[in-house]
Amino acid sequence: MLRLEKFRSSHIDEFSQTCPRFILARPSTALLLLLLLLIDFDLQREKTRTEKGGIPAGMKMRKFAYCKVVLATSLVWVMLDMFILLYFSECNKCDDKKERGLPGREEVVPRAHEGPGEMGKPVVIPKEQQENMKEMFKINQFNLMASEMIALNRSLPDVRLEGCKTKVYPDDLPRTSVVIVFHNEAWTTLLRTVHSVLNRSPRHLLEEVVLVDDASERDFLKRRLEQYVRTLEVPVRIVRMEQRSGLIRARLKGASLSTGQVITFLDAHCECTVGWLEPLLARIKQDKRTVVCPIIDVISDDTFEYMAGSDMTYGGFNWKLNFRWYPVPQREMDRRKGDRTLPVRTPTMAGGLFSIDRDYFEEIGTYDAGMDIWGGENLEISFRIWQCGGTLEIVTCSHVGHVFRKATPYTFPGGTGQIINKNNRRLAEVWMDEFKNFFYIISPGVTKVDYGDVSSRTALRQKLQCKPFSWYLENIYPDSQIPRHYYSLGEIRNVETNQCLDNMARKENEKVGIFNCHGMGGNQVFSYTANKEIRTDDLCLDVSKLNGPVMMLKCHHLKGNQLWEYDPLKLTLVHVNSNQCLDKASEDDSQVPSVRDCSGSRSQQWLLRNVTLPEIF
Ligand SMILES: [Mn+2]
Repeated sequence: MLRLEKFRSSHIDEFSQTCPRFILARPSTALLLLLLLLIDFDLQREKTRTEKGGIPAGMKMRKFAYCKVVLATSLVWVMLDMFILLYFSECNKCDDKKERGLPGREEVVPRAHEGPGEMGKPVVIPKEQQENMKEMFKINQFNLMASEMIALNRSLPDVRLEGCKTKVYPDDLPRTSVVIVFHNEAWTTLLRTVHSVLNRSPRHLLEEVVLVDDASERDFLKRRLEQYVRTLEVPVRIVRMEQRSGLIRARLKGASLSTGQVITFLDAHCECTVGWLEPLLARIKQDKRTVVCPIIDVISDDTFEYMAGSDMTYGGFNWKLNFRWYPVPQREMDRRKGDRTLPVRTPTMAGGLFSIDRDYFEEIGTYDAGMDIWGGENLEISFRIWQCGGTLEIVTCSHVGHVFRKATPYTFPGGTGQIINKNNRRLAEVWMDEFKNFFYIISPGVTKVDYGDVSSRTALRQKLQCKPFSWYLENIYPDSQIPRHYYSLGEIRNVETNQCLDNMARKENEKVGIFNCHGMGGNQVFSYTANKEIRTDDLCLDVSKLNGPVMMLKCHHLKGNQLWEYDPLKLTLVHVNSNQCLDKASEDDSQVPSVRDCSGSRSQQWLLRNVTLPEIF
């Protein structure tokens, strides 16, 4: 029975513990009633006996007593059967119970069944309140008014793949501490994160919640928060940083003060859904060198609507070392034999949400404490995990929602750009070997940023005998935006006009430009790769009809319209599919190159030159 209960608790989530008690109540009442009846019958009999003047029990009476015993025993058996039957059949009813929330918490967390945002529905703000709503939006860069209308323990849809809902996990999973760093977070989003952890994690798997306050200035996050968390049934500790320290150092502090075998990091504006924790812990139990992320669902910053994230995207990065989502490639689908419920090996993590074994976290060198505030740390730990013998996965059966914002509400001491550039330089210098050049030449000016001392991190890389970045690109991220092999990395210069191809900082699905060469890298950096693509960052030159235009599309690695043949003698760039040549700007638009029938003219000749890096050190 104990096993059964544990098994179920991992599936019917938080309220299953109340379930057996709930069922037990009725059969035991019935049994009690039966007993009372029997006693009552006995008393009645005694009464008649005395009324009749104490006639000694005859043959008839003994026969009756015998019948009574038989009757009672069979009734007991019937009740036992019923109890077992009920135990198995009634548990569906616990789901109704779930909707109402745990008894006793209702005072703390008011909850209406049909309230705003229930089941992850969007919250609509009435017209007359929209002015106020816009004002409140600025405080946290999300719709704070909507957030305040939603119950702290709102219900959410079960967005998992069908195959995930029936998976069974071992009983003895490692316990986790959940570490949440916050800085001036809204009350409602922070506590909705905490309640979703408490409500949707099996109690025996949750060691504690550690809230790390990175020097917030808001009053309600002080004593009021401390008083509130004291009422919760799981230990919730609040740790305060003495001064603004940034995500990385705050997480390190939270991790060092926590005690669970697994550390789960969450952002301060998340919502965990049913069954989120077990699949994460199960992977770590199988192999403690596996670091796991849930699928990050989207909580709208405008309406707080809950939208399922895709299991068909995984983490990558572009030349500027920005984290980006890209489609899961076919090779990874094939490795899993098409089973989308199996974890996806991901080259990088988004950073906000993941679980890691405590010993392994220590072993691979936690975080780079030389990084400031925020940015770059997610790629740093991703590269480190892969290059130093670990595995990084997205566990597609685990879903956690996160409020994605369009702008950051935080202040960065010293300026956002400077900090991220510094962090990225540390990342590039320690882990990327010669491939750091992609980052440096596309981000002019970055080489002037001081990145401090990285000697302890390079020593760590030595000690752990981590593999080179080329190995990572070859084996873990072959569809990387950074080409492993290439003919050139630099400018592409037209022989006749002396102008260079230029992405003009345009976006995907726009035309590539052409402009006077400036020799500074940045927007004029293109790579002619071994796969014969012409790429600038994660975009490839693409032509889909005769005579142009030349577009910049996401590289698809399938050749097709993105295949170019460079002739180093004729200096021509032939678009293979159309058999036309890349030409200077057309008459009608002086800033856009064209494709024309190959004519051998100087306007169709191009020089592919490697840009020399500016002085780095
Ligand atoms: Mn966040």
